[in-house]
Amino acid sequence: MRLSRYFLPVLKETPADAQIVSHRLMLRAGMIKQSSAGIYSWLPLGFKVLRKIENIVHEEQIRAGHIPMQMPTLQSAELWKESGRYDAYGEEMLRIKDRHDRDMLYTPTAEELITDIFRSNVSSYKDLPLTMYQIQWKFRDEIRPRFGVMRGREFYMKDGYNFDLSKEDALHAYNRHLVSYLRTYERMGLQAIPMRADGGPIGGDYTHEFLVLAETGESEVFYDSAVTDLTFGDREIDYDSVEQCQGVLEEFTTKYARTDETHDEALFNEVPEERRRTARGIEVGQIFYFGTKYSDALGAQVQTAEGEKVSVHMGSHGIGVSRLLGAIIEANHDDNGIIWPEGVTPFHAGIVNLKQGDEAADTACEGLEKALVAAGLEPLYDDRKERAGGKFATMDLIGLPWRITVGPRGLKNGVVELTCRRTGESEELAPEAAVAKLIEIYADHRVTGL
Ligand code: P5A
Repeated sequence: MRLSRYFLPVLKETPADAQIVSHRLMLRAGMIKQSSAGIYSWLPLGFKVLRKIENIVHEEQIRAGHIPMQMPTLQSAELWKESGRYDAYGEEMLRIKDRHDRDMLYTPTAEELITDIFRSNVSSYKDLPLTMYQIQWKFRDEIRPRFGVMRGREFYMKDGYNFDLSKEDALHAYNRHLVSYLRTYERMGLQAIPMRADGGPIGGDYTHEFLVLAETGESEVFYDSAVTDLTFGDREIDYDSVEQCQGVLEEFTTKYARTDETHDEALFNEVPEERRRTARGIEVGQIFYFGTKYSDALGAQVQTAEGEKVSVHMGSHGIGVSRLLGAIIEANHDDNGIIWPEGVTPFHAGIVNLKQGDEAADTACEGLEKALVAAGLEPLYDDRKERAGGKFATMDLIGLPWRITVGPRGLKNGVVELTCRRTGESEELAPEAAVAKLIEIYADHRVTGL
C-alpha cells in the first residue's frame, strides 16, 4: 500500500477527552472515530487490525474443533421472555420496537438464540458434542461507556456455545476453551491470565475471566506472581484429549488468581507474602459452564442411548475482539506511539523513502515493495513528499514493528536500513537481505488480513 493513496487521518494534537493511552493512540493514529457515545467507526488502519485479531480468533477456534456460524444482531424478545432474562437483563439491553409494535432487541449475547437453533434441530445424543461460535457485533447500553473501544456500547465479540450430554463432557468443553484461549492471546503477543470470576447475568458456577495486567484496567485483581511465569508457548495439544486439556487447566488455574468479585483474603494469605500481588487488569475474555440453566428454560433436550430425554449441559465463551485492540496497545506502546506485536500488525513493515523523486531511491523503494508483496507480506510505503522527520514520526505513531529506510546515500553503498520499532536498533544491509530477514521474522506470524 502507498501511503499517498491510503486513508490515514493521523492527528497531531493529543485528543483532550481521551483518558487512557490506548484510546489516545487509536485516535491519533487514525484508527477509529467516535460516532456517538461508545459507538465507533473503524477507519482503515483500525479495521485492518480488527480483522487480524478476528482471524487469529477464527484460526484458533477452528483448531479446537469449534464450528463457525453467524446469528443476527437484532433478535425478537420472545426467546428472552421464555428464558426469563428479558426482564432480568435490565437497562443494558437496547430494546427496540418494529413497525408492528413487536418487541425486538439488539443482541448483548446469544445464549437464547443458539439454544433455540439447537432445540429445533437436535434431538439425539448422537449429535453431541457440539460447539458453535460466531464473531458478531453486540450492543450493551453501558452506563459509563469509556476508554474508547475498551468499554464500548457497540462492540465486537466472539461468542461460542457448547452442547454436551453430561456435566463431565461439558467440563471438557470448558477446559478446551481455556486452552484455546491461552493460545489465542499469546499469538497476539499478550499474556492473559485466567482468574476465578463471577457469573454475572450470564450465570454459572464455573467461570474464569482472562485478564491482561495493566494499570488502566477496570478490574481489581489478586494473584500469586508465579502465574505470570506460565506460558503456553508452541506446545502441541490434542483438543479431544480430556487428560491433556484438564492438565493445562490445572497448570494455569491452581495458583491463586482472582478478580475482586471472588477474592478470598484468607486463601490469598496462604500465598507466600513476597509473591502476593494486587493489581489492575483488562478483561479480554470469559468462559462459563452453566449446566442446564438455558436448556431447562427453553426445553433443549436430547434422547440418550437408553431412550431417556435429558436437558443438555451448556457453557458459553466470549472474547472481546474489539476490546483487544485497546488491551494490546496498553501493553505495547512507548512515548512515540504504538508498537504492534508481529501477529496483529496492520502492515508488516514500513518503507520510508528519504528522498522522494530521487530516481535511485524511488526505484529501490518500489523494488522492496514488490519483493515483499511477492513474499506474501504487506508493506506500507511512505511515498509522500514530506520531511524525513515527519515520516518517521508517522511510522512510530502507527507502530509497524519494522521499518526499512531508503536514501540516496545508503544506496551508493548498496544498503538500506532496517529498524526494529520495539528496540530502536538499526542495521544496514542490502535490500535483498532486508527482505529475506522480514520473511524469516514473519514465518511464524502468518495471519491473513484485508
Ligand atoms: C460469553 C459469550 C458473555 O457475554 N455470553 C456469550 C458470554 N460473556 S461476557 O464476559 O459478558 O463478554 C465476553 C467478553 O466481551 C467483552 N466485553 C466488552 N468489550 C467491549 N465493550 C464492552 N462494553 C464489553 N462488554 C464485554 C469482554 O472482553 C468480555 O470478556
